[in-house]
Amino acid sequence: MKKNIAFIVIAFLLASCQSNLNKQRLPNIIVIMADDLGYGDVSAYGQGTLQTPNIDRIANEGIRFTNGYATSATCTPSRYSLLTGDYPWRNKKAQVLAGDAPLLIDTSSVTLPKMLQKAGYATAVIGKWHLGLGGGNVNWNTYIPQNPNDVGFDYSYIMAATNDRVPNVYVEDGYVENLDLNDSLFVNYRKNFEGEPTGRENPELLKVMYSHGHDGSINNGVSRIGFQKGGKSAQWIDEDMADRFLQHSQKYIKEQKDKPFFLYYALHQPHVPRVPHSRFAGTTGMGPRGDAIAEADWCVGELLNTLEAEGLMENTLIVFTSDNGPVLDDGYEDQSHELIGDHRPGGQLRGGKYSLFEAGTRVPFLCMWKGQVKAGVSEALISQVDLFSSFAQLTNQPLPQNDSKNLLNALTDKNAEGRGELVIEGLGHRTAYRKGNWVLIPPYKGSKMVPWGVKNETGFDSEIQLYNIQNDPGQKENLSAKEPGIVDELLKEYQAIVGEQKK
Ligand code: NG6
Ligand code: CA
Repeated sequence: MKKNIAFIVIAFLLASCQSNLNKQRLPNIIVIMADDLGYGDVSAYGQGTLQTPNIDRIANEGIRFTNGYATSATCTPSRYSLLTGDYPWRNKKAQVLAGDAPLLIDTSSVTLPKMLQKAGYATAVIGKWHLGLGGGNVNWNTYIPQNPNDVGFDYSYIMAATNDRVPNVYVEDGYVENLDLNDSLFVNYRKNFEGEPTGRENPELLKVMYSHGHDGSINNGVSRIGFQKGGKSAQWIDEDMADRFLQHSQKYIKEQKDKPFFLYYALHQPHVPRVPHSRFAGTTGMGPRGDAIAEADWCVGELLNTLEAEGLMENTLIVFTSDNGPVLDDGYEDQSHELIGDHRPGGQLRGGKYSLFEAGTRVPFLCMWKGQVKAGVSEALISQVDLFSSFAQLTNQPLPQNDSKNLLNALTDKNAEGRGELVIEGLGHRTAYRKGNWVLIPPYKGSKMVPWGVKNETGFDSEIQLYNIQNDPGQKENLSAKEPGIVDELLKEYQAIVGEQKK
């Protein structure tokens, strides 16, 4: 009897040791999300001429996905999917948001970071947010309720929207950083504040000239979308932004000793305005867009160095990706077209940011986990929406009931299968369907080019489009007339997922 009890006690102790071990073994997770970085912008993809040696390190030591997608060809909807596990077109409001838009994610919903909190993780977002703040009519001079901390982040250090939208301030845990309360900050997206200079009226104050839009309030010699007044001590300096986000990320990593952590490191490059630090300006010969990518690449390298110095490399899974495809002139005269040379930001893919063609959503997608993930190239079909379920599997949490698929196997094994089909989104919640190597784009009314002056194709056509992207990665030949059976089959499946399609 005594022997039995001793045995049970030992077994119990062993079991609890084991579960502690399991807990200890949960890896840190870092998602590095670039902003408007194209499939061909990462040199590991071998499609362009720009060099990104540090991002390449993730590719070369981990898995490089050749069929990795953002859910949408613009930022807000993509990021919404990453954090909610839902396709963005399910939520009408998931469209590019103004800088004073209310929080898009329902605070009662289960999100990726909330799920990881349940699994015992410390969670942080550092960088670009663009998912709204507050409940409408934000008062920027006091605590802003409904911020990232309400949807699962223990710590947040963000810009509210984009670097081309007001307010041009950092928000830390719901408070505008460095705000002088004697100089209150006001934001308006409809009209200017009396006496405040704008890009349109005061171009002599600009160091970067706008090309379309972006003629509102001026900060740091750059005019933006929207109007702001006051809060001068809190206004950012674009040249310092990369260092800010990097230093906060490094500090965060160093401070996490007790728990595994999830860091969503949301780089602001190479989104416009492209104003890199002087250390990078002029280094690529490709103008500010190339230099901003060089700066982002350096940041990634520094982050990896920090993980190494802290001895965390073996215990950290890193995903590197981009929120949507590339664009050259996105509203500022920064010589992006003139200096592009032979570089192809979207590689051989057609379209770019805003596009239903492949370069809109097919993005660099890399996963590295030293000692756990064998290096290689994977053709598995995978979307950022799948990170939610995959990380749930990784951290022993129940799989969510949403659009996310558990692709942990694909993330960690270059030979594992990905998802069978995927819905991708272009402008205005218009969607297309990929299954295997087929891409079906339903007929859509609307301009073939992005209507406000960006030189990217929308992918819209009054004819239905069908492409075989294995044989025809540049989507040059519409096979819909030749393959009516495939069109019918794909259309049925697509409609079963998205319901009544948009026109
Ligand atoms: C567009 C802006 C563009 C960019 C984009 C959002 C104009 C003319 N263009 O409306 O510059 O800010 O919105 O980019 O205003 S995203 O990457 O955040 O989706
Ligand atoms: Ca973007």
